[in-house]
Amino acid sequence: MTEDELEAALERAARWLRGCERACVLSGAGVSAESGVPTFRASDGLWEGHRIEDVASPDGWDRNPALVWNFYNARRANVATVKPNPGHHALVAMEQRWVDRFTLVTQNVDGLHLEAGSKNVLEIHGSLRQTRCLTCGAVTNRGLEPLGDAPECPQCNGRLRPHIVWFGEGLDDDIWMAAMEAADRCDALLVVGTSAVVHPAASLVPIARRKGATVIEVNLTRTEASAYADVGLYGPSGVMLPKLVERLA
Ligand code: BV8
Ligand code: ZN
Repeated sequence: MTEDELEAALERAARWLRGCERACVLSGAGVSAESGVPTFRASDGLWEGHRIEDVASPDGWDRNPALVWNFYNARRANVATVKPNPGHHALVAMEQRWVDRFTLVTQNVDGLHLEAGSKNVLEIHGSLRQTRCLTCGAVTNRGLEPLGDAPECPQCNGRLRPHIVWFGEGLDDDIWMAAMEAADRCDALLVVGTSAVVHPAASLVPIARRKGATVIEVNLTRTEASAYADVGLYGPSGVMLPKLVERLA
């Protein structure tokens, strides 16, 4: 995008947002990239040297739970060293403008939106900071401390798994219903830092579009969501989002 094209796109996006009653954001790994969290797709399906089906699927867990825990402990250790970036903070500022008419739906499991201060966040793929007990079902926030390769439940000593939605697993019904409702009711949807390949998360874009919402995409490149976008802000979200929020004042 040339400077002029970017200015024009920012102004159009800001004009739409200024007039919108209810805003929704769908964020993906790209919003955390500038914090130093590796994105999912950039690794060409290899994540920290592992095949996705070996470390982020129920079959992988059944085959080798210790490998899965080592993978998630490595990602917890990475996230423990990073901080939210200006893109996360810009989304906090946006929420302060719309307050309870703002929903942030994130595919990310790094918890950086919450750490930045976003309040109404739906972590539809779970969280690196949480474990779930296979015996008593307790979901516990364990922060980012290392948990070893066979951690036990503090309540019942049962086996713990990461509280993460793996490929082939359904999303939490209540969280997914809330995400669909937010996309259905919003009159502006900001799609930030996602390749929009993973379902059902990506279906929030056509859901919002079908109800007439304005769709604004923030990404380095065009994606599966671009066809639905009224305007695209192509550049790093840590730069684009603050520029957009500046224009909302
Ligand atoms: C389900 C937790 C059934 C794990 C994750 C074929 C077609 C369609 C669907 C399928 C299919 N085959 C299989 C499926 C279903 C599958 C799916 O969608 N697969 C995809 C890969 C094709 N979906 C599932 O399995 C879902 N479950 O369907 O179950 C079911 C239903 C009911 C009941 C029972 C069973 C579960 C999906 C959830 C999987 N879990 N995360 C973990 O993180 O450890 S998804 C994983 O991908 C991450 O959460 C990640 O966030 C997410 C999506 O990726 P993105 O966030 O978009 O990240 P990506 O790297 O792809 O893109 C980054 C983007 O950022 C890029 O566009 C890049 O340009 C941009 N970017 C980079 N830097 C910046 C930037 N943008 C701005 N600024 C920057 N600086
Ligand atoms: Zn338990």
